[in-house]
Amino acid sequence: MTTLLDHKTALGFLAYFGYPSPRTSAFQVTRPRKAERRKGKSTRNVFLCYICGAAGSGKTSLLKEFVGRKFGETYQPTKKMTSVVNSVDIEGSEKYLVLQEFGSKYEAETLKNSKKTDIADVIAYVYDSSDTNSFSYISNLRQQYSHSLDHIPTLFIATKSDLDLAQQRHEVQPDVYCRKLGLAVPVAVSVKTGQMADVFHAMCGIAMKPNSAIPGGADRALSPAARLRSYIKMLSLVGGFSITGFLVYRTWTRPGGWKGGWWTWLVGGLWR
Ligand SMILES: Nc1nc2c(ncn2[C@@H]2O[C@H](COP(=O)(O)OP(=O)(O)OP(=O)(O)O)[C@@H](O)[C@H]2O)c(=O)[nH]1
Ligand SMILES: [Mg+2]
Repeated sequence: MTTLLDHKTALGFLAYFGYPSPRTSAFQVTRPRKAERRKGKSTRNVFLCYICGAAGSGKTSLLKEFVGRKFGETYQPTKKMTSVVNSVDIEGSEKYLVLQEFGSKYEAETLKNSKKTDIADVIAYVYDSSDTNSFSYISNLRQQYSHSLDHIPTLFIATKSDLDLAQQRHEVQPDVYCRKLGLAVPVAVSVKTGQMADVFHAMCGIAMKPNSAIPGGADRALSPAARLRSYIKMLSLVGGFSITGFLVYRTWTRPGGWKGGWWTWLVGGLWR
């Protein structure tokens, strides 16, 4: 976790423990997340997931559950950034997942900064399914900071599923909102009753295959230049096929047909 969040400190630790130079050889350097998203597959073993949502929606309870701490009924608002790490078994291989909660004072500030959001593998938006105002907090947040959030793989989590489900005060209900973005519907969990619906697996799954969870489609993960390149590639492909088709057709319908060398269909397509 320290290496992922603050590699300079990790290098300092290695020096302190007497790790021989070059100390950077202890690190496995991964490709930038944007480049991996373009390929649609991540080669990392350690993932960073931001946990965001309204005050009291159950973020800290999720973090505590992840590291096996007991559920507490008393509400203690988070004042400063908190990070936890644990391993997750994905089809026999061990991945590490780091969950971060910012504290309500710093959350919006972090999410509007694309330098900060770009280092997240997943953003999980948490809302309290028993609180009518909880979902509109995250939809406002996503609307306000769409420039830094729209290309990050996303997961919605509905917490406190042990309590009565409340109709959200929002123009569309969460399921419809997610479907409109081409995302999976919110994962319903209850830390209190231990019904976690494999949500930590889901986070790792999204981190490993990020393209399936980009709001509004995988295209969003590309930079404008990369998007232009992919359009040009597609156009030239379509153009190439049409020209070849045209030449074949012209040769086919020409009096001599296919007789002659390979060049007949090329030249014959143009002159006859
Ligand atoms: N019934 C029930 N209560 C829950 C559940 N998860 C969390 N809570 C309660 O909800 C309250 C707030 O939980 P926290 O996890 O501290 O919420 P938070 O989102 O971290 O809050 P902030 O740090 O202030 O943003 C606490 O009193 C928890 O006991 C749940 O699954 N079921
Ligand atoms: Mg908290």
